[in-house]
Amino acid sequence: MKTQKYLLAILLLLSVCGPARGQQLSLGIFPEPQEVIISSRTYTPPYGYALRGIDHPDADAVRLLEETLPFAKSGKSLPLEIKRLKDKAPEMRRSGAYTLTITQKGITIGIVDDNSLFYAAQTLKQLTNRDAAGKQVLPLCAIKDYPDVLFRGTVEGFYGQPWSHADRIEQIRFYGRIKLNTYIYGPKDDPYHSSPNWREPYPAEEAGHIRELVREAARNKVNFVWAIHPGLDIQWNRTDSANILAKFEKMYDLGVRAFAVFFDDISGEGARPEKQAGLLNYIHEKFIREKDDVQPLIMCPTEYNRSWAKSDYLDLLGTRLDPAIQVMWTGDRVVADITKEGVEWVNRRIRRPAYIWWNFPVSDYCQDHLLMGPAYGLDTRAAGTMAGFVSNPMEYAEASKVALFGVGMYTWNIERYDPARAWKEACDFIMPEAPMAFRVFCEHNSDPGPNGHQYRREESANYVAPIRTFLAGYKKNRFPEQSANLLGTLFAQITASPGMIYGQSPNKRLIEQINPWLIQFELLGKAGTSALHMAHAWYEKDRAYTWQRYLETSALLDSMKLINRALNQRAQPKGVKVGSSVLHPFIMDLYRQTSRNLLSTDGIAPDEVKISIPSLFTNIDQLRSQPCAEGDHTVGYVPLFEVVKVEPDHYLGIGWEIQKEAESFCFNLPKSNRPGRVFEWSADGKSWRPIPHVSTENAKDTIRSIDPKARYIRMRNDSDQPMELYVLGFEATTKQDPRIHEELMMYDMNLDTYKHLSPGETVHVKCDDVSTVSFFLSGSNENLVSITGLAQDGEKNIVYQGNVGYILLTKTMFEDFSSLELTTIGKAPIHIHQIVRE
Ligand code: 14T
Repeated sequence: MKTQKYLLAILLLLSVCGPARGQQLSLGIFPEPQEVIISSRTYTPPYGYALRGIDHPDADAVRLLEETLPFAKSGKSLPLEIKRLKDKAPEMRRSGAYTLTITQKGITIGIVDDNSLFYAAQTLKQLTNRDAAGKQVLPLCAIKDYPDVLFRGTVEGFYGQPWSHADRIEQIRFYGRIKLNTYIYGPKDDPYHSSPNWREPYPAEEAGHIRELVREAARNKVNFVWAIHPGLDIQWNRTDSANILAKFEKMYDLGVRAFAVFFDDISGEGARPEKQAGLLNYIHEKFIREKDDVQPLIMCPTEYNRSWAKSDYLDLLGTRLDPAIQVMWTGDRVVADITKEGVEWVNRRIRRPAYIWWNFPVSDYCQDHLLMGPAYGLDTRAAGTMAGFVSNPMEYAEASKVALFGVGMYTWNIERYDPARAWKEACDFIMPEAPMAFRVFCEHNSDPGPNGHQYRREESANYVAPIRTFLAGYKKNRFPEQSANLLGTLFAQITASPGMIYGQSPNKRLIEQINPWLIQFELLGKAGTSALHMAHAWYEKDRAYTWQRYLETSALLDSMKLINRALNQRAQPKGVKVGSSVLHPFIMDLYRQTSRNLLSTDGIAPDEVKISIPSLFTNIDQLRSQPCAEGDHTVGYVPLFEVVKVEPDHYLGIGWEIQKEAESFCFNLPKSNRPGRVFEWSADGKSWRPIPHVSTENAKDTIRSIDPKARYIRMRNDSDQPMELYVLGFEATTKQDPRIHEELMMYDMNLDTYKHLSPGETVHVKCDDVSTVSFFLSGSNENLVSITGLAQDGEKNIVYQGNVGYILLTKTMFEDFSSLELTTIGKAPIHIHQIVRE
């Protein structure tokens, strides 16, 4: 208290900045301390420090202090005093709470336990700087700090490739630096965590790894919690109760001092709450309480989120489970934001503060995406409502650090949590060598895309408005300068950022994990740049140059498709998506708009040009806003976990490219299987015929013999009553057969399909009934073509000879002829994308 007063006095003299509360100013301490008074003046200690105070201070913390401060070898020194906190306030009795005071007379650290000293040392390390001469420089300050949530960290609880041993070691070190204190081990695909081997002890190598993890966790003040997932095949008998205790005993021998039992994602016998409660209480009595050095038992219930909690399951657990047992909870849904009301709701049911299992940034349900945006949707009023908060991360440990950093900031200081600020700081913290490039990458890799959990994240938010402005202008044949410049700069940054990350970051493991997305990201940048050039060329009324840029954009988009098809193929869904929420759709929009522009001639407005692309086809409002799930060879609906009302004569359908045929069609429409449901196909979207042999008995089915002429399929309500159904699947798989349709490709109003023209081969175009003929051709630069006019009387004349590309012939050039003959000059084939006769 005396020091504090003294400190305040000097701080007042020394142009003080603080307290930090209410300011946006970052102190560079992560997480942000609860109370800080800090001077803007710095202090260079004239002598080294010497430890004073308590006996046997934590060795790991002392090592950190020694790395941070000059220590006196002999002679004069400044005191570095460590003392036990006497503060009676409950938050200052919490594990990890500490005070830290730096004055010119010395440093004082007040602690509750070893964790406190470790955290004070971390804070001190983040506060110190070095001057030009390499000497440590300290700010004069007084800090009082404690965590809002007692257990903070991660649960490795996802499906898919578990983290590697090296990944886990590095995670634990990272947690120590940002004051996270919990790592729950529960990878769904570890057979010794779940079925079939949960009863068996780990083989020697894995056991050795766990022993090492426990040791590394202790060094970083992280609780290593080992979880078991026995519910898929557990027998409610003595043998299996004993099996669990025996396994826990084995884990205890490896050094584990915290345990969890997960009953998630099971059904049937294992899901019975009274049996679960009985077993857990038994473990609590016979194991946890027997050992005096084990943390409270944690359990994950079967009804672990509000949308599934329809029975008295939770109340039963609430009343039966020993009050010392912690109960996990994912929020209002499986993947959901966390609200104070939501937590209070479950707390009343389970009769204790919930232990939050936040399903972010886990990506096992959207494996073609990375979730590297801000950790937001966490209630800043929720302090005091939860016993613990752990995040379920991505299978990419390094890439998950961005979100986990946010979780660290939130759980320590809930009220002051600012997701956007934490995200920026995370990028600096994780990739200090190329923070801006990394930020650009993360900013456009944050949304999971349409998914069954209906969980979406903001992505590219700063560019939504400029894109809207640009597209609106472009559609009116303008070129909005300001937004174009902004987007041009963005795409240049995107193109450059993977190179900066490869070149600057020493974090090879991170690069390895995100590499497919880095490759894709560079292509996205190039495609965006090319698309803007294309749009500008159109604005300048230069059709030939627009076509050239169109082809370039097209090639880049094709490369993106290729990457999507080649990399990350063991994933579900397969592929590699970047900027999928705003930027990629923007490029596609520009691309398709420009295709309409190019295909429109004097007679038709671009918007009326119907280009043939995969699309949803429905008159149900609820489904109109749904995205179309478009694969390389599929088109369909994204599953929707809500009731869809289909009025009489309303329909839901899909359509696809004119050059493709349906190989098969499959649907999964629960509750639609009743009379009045009809499936129909159409070639033009106007006249419809029933698809034969689909019974109304099945809610799901696959139909293989679709008429080759079909370009649309729909399900229609042919009854006079509304139908209420679920749309879990509605998809056609298509195939392309260029041999059959090649001739068609020249007139299909689709610039992406073409006919090959081999050297020597010719194509004839009738021209006596039109005033212009334009050709959209591609080939290599050396490719030349010639167009010869043919008259009725056999007369021939060359009308055009020159490069491939966009060629426009007007009436005066061919008025003497009834048809034109296109042929190549040279040895390479060319592509005829479209011939437009007007
Ligand atoms: F235990 C739970 F809290 C939990 O979230 N369990 C799983 C989890 O391991 C997984 O990573 C997460 C995200 O996909 O969701 C839970 O798993 C599910 C949830 C579903 F709704 C698996 C299938 C589902 F249909």
